[in-house]
Amino acid sequence: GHRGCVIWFTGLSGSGKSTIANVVDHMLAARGVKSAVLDGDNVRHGLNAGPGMLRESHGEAYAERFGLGFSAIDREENIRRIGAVAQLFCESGTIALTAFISPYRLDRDRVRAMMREGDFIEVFVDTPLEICEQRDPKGLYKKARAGEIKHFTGIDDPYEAPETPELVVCAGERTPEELATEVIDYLMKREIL
Ligand code: GGZ
Repeated sequence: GHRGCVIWFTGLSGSGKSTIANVVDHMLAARGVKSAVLDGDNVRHGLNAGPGMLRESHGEAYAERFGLGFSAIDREENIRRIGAVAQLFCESGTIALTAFISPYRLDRDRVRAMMREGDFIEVFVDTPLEICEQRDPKGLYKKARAGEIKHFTGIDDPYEAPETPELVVCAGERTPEELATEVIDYLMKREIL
């Protein structure tokens, strides 16, 4: 048997959070464990659709009022909402895997404080900025360097690394499968699996 929990991946854009979360999700499914991935593709573009995303269908005012962007306060609200959703998954007995930059220590600690002791597992995906920038899968670092995107995490916006995460994975050096296995091993050690 197993219980629900939240595995909270944090790290820079391009660090590998979503990739690792999705591999862990598949490994859990193979063991018959219920899990769910929350990431930018379903939350930023869904629940918290950012300014612009609903502009065409709903108009400017709607996007401005309800969409979340990347200011400190918008990131805080993004993380708060994701934390609340992850907690619901956790309480339903599902392992929630969240993959957001979540750059502010205080915002992550607030989510931790909402949860039952031991249910929040913070995983720092510690990939050096240089490697994230080399990967640059969406060309966003290039745009940030050119000043076309402002407040980009790691370039002209802060990233506060966790001080005492449950787990640190060094995604510059290993394959997503190896890193996902480290997460699974941790869950077994903690007797969550
Ligand atoms: C950081 C940004 C920004 C800025 C757009 N700063 O590589 P991606 O594209 O898919 O991951 C990044 C994603 C970050 O959204 P999060 O919800 O994870 O951020 S936070 O936890 O801080 O709320 C990147 C894209 O959105 N993106 N503008 N200015 N990342």
